[in-house]
Amino acid sequence: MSFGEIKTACQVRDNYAEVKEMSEQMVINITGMSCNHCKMAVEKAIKALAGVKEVQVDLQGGKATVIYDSATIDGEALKAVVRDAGYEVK
Ligand SMILES: [Cu+2]
Repeated sequence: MSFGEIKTACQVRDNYAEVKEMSEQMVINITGMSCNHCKMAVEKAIKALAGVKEVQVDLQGGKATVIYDSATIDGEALKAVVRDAGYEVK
């Protein structure tokens, strides 16, 4: 990792810290994920949405934890994209 890359990473982290207070966390219960590919597909679908800051998909637990900016996107849109990817959301 070059010096430039380290600097960029720090700036990203600083920006994240600033906006973190406005972030909301949501846990989406998902059924139908059976393997790592499903996990990646759900992760990718959610991450592609504007306003999503962080996604963690728990394959065994059947859930996704999403940190998002509630001013940019709402929880229903997060669920909708998971459904569009082919999985069931409770
Ligand atoms: Cu799969």
